[in-house]
Amino acid sequence: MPSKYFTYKDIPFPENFYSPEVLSFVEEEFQVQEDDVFNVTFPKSGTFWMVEILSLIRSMGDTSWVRSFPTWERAPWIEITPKEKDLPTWAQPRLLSSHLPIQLFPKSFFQSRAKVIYTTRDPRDVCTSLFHFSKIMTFFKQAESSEDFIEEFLSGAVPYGSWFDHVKGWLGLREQSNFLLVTYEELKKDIRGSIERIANFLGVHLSSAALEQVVDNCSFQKMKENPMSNFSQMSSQYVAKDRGTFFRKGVTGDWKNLFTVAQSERFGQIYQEKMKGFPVHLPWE
Ligand code: PPS
Repeated sequence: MPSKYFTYKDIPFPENFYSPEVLSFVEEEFQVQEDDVFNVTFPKSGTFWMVEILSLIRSMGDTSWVRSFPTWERAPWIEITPKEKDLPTWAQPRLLSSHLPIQLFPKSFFQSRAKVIYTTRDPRDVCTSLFHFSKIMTFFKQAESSEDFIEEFLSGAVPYGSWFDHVKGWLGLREQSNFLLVTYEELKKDIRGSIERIANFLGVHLSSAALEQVVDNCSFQKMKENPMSNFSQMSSQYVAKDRGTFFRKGVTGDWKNLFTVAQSERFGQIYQEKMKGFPVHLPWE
């Protein structure tokens, strides 16, 4: 069955996985709690890596939690959980994940002191990762070619819309004390320092032994081998496991293997136009 997208307030969503009713519920009625911790990203920016880091910080490096519960139970997705009451209640404070752009986020968040960790990544790598991911997820539209997919990405015709609007929208909160910006590139370059920064933001002190445990167990290899983190538990209704893997490469700069010189130039030109005047310097710029 070919996948179709519907739009909710101009943002595309795959109809086999999302519904306007749940999106509306999340925006209008979801009750954010003061101590909630949100893991927010545009897709393919390092969401599940951050879930692993946050899970391991919470358990002070102990691996029993990350080895017993799948990622989507440890930090459930607010926009695909039909009702807030269905969220697991055993994890307090709640760890919650979302790819929503800021304008669709629960209204109650903006009156709260709940924390947001926003992870972003070089959009060329996001586009590349999403292109490969779209081939394995059954609810994605299949692009005819990488060329078509890059154009869809640039115009925001992919699930969750425009990367540019997403990043600019969320980074509008960058001066707030309940907001932390993390980049995939920084995680790759200095995982230990990044974990310390995240733990500090959460008000958690990790002993050096606990810190080493977190560093060790959130590695690409460890996550790939952990059945609770590697998506092997996900239903074949959603993922065509014979067409690829969620743990694809886990590197920076893989866009160079997908983009032609002309595509790279066009991407750069649109990037300049869309991000013109944006006051935040990002590591890939
Ligand atoms: S999703 O489906 O949108 O939530 O995907 P997301 O988790 O945001 O991003 C998936 C990409 O993150 C890579 N990944 C990692 N890289 C380095 N280290 C670790 N531990 C790690 N875990 C996940 C994953 O491989 C995807 O990137 P690509 O470039 O496709 O390999």
